[in-house]
Amino acid sequence: MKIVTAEFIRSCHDPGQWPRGGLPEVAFVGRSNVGKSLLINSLLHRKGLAKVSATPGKTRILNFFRVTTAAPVVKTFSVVDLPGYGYAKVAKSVRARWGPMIERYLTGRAELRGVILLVDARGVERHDQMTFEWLNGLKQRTAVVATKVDKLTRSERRKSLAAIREALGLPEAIPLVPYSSITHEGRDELWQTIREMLQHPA
Ligand SMILES: Nc1nc2c(ncn2[C@@H]2O[C@H](COP(=O)(O)OP(=O)(O)OP(=O)(O)O)[C@@H](O)[C@H]2O)c(=O)[nH]1
Ligand SMILES: [Mg+2]
Repeated sequence: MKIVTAEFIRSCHDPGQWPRGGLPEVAFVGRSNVGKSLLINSLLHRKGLAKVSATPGKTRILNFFRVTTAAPVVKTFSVVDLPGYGYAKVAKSVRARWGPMIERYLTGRAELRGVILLVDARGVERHDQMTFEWLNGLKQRTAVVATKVDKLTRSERRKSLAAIREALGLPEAIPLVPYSSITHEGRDELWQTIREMLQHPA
């Protein structure tokens, strides 16, 4: 996908701060440190646009980006980097705000066209399963991305992807895209999935 522009719009805590203007939107969710921010940079061909950190729990607010592509339809849309869930070392008071903040966004954002759940290609945790179940109950298109596939050999990867499908109980209709934000493997496939979401929302 040719990216014409990609820019940071703003960080938000409260719904009152969410950008207006009705642009269609795609959101990235997943546990802390799974690679959401780096994947957004990889997708958008921009280093350092979304803040990446080796310390889990870096993204604690909703970060909105505006993207313009050279695609013939849905040229302009927004991408949202959601804070990662389930990181124990973050203060309880901070964690207590995360769930409601993410939930309010995913259930109350009219512009939302699809949700991309990121899981580690090396395997899912209970929290990933719960999140997928919960997302499945929303009337949103969902796709799953297995991140950091560069850390697996070909044969490990095949096994792991099958195990992830099984553990999440992923229906055939939901794509599971292997991705590496280091090599950018999976980028074309993920773009195709995103375009589908933008053009044919649930
Ligand atoms: N090898 C490898 N490392 C990755 C990949 N994606 C992310 N990482 C590393 O994983 C760490 C976390 O990446 P982030 O993109 O900041 O993760 P995040 O999901 O945004 O984390 P929070 O903001 O805390 O929710 C960083 O050290 C990245 O360099 C990948 O595809 N391959
Ligand atoms: Mg992040």
